Amino acid sequence: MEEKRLRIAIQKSGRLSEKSLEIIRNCGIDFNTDSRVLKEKASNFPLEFLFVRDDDIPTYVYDDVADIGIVGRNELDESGCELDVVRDLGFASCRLSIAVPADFSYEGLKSLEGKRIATSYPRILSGILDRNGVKADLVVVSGSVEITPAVGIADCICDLVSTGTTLKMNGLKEVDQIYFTSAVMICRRDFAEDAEKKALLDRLLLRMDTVSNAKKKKYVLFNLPSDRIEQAARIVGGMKSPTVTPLLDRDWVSVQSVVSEDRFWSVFEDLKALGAEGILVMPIEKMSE
Ligand code: PRT
Ligand code: ZN
Repeated sequence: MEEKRLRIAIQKSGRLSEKSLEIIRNCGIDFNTDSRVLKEKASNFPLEFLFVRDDDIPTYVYDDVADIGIVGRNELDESGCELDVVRDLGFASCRLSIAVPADFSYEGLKSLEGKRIATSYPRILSGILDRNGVKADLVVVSGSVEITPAVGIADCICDLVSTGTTLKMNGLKEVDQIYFTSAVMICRRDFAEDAEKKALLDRLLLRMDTVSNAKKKKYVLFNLPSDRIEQAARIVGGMKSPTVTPLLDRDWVSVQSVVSEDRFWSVFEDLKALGAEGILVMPIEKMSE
């Protein structure tokens, strides 16, 4: 019998493609990316890729064409498919915003009452308008949303924004950020019923988590007068207590520890103030807690 494979749907070509593949590659999974044929198998992990348009990913997962997928949360929510988010991957983050021409006076969602709003995200937008008791006329377009006010088919727009350059170039002003999104990994709600597939996903997630944990930490190595170890241990914290190695000069020790990226500079400054010398900081490639 053929070995079971986990089928992952990935955007064929677009903002999510490269980073999605990089996450898989960083898990030590090898595959051929030259051809980008519709289907591709990894050579050293039971994983099969399905390269498709991002809009289709939630449906493919829902319909069991793929087991898991990587897609923007916006596409998941817009699809209306009831699926589980297994990981928020944090990349391709952007927001869905209301943007208006210069002569539109905006004072909150209420200002949209009775207006024509062009968007590619009618489900998400109408959900938000409904919850705020606003009735507007949605003009659904699949692309170039930002030109619709200038051509007279909408009064304002609701579109994805990251830097805001596109809006500015089209003479529009971002007035309200109403929804935030980033890339997520999704699976079917009943996915765990297939124990073999579930075990494959767990293996993949363990590798992904090991890599992403490592990215958030730094390996720190420094020399310290031996009578200050206790204070240093308090400063660095770490997975357990720091590793302390005696040096030839008995008055000094070498200390090794793992420090979170977000605390790194304050730890560094406190260690310097404590008298640490020769502080070495190294990236960590993989880490399991
Ligand atoms: O062909 P396919 O259907 O697969 O791709 P697509 O064209 O529908 O999607 P793609 O590749 O453009 O985007 C995929 C996902 O990336 C989106 O669903 C979002 O989750 C996410 N993302 C992140 C963005 C942006 N940032 C973004 N800036 N999607 C679109 N944009 C648009 C924005 O609307 C504007 O028109 O990019 C333009 C530039 O943005 P500014 O604000 O930087 O000027
Ligand atoms: Zn798309």
